[in-house]
Amino acid sequence: MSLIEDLKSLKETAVKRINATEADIEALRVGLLGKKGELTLLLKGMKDVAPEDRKTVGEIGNDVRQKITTLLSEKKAAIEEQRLNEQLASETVDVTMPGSNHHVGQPHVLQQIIDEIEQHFLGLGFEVIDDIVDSPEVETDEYNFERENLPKDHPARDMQDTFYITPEILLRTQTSPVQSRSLEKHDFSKGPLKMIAPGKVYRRDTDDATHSHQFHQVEGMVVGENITMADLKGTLLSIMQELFGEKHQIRMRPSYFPFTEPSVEVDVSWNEVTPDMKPEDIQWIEVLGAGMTHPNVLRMDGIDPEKYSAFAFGLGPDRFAMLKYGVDDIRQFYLNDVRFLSQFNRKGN
Ligand code: FA5
Repeated sequence: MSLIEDLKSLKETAVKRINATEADIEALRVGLLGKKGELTLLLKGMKDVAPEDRKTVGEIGNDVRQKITTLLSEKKAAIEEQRLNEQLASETVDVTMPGSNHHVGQPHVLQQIIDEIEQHFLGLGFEVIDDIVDSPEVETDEYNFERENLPKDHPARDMQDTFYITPEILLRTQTSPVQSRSLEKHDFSKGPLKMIAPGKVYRRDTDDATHSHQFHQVEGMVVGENITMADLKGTLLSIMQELFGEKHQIRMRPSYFPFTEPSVEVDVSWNEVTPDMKPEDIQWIEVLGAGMTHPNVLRMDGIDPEKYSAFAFGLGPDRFAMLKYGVDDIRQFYLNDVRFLSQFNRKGN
């Protein structure tokens, strides 16, 4: 009977085609079993089969459908498994490969030094004042100079060549105005004033290896009863040792500031000092000015100099950074060359 032959031959060719296919299982299924598929078309011939043979032919038809359906789903599963294996193989992570480094940013080296200074003074119980209300960079002549015992015609104003915005408003030349701003707000019933004020300052200095027209200072002030020069010396030595260790020598020399009496300046040796070095071989760089606060300054801030005494200092973190890292030109800090700046990475990334 030719329908049986045709069904058997369809089964054979279907098996071959399904085994041979690599991808298009769905198209094969439609082509074989769909409404207009080859098996469906063949089975339309059932109407011409003699009634006594229909059962046999029907069973064979069902067998062919069953076989094709099973083969198709096995093949589909095999193809999916193969695809999954290929994907897994291509996405394998070799955990022994060296990792790739991502560039991590970091604070500017000057900010790192300022952070170190802040941490040291926080440990000594100082308050840090660095907001623009209590420590503004655009200052008045009154706070920058007059309240610091530098009246308008004082010759010492020449020590700090100034960028004026108007005759009364200027870019602060020092962080010292924060002294008066803090004293005004301080409540002595709660104890002495102990503050530091880090920030930017501006001077019409000609830029060279150790001077910049814009640089940083950290002001410090302690006001209370019985504050002495020994307290000042101890405080300055502690921050110097924190930053420079024992390697660099430190010296204090008498100096002059209108707002302190007596006044000192502190120099740090450029090089490591060894016992066999002659004094004239040691090179010094000045890093800070300091002194016992002048009674006039206290009086102008409403503090009774008979009851309270004070010391103050203004240190230069730019010069600290030069010494600490052996940078011989301050202008390097302001060129923003990432190759230079990325050397100073406190986290060691
Ligand atoms: C002052 O500015 C005083 N206000 C410091 C002070 C405060 C004294 C409180 C007494 C009491 P002087 O001009 O020396 O002082 O500057 C202080 C420090 O700032 C210097 O030691 C130096 O480290 C730094 N400095 C000054 N000028 C420059 C500059 N052009 N570039 C970089 N650093 C500078």
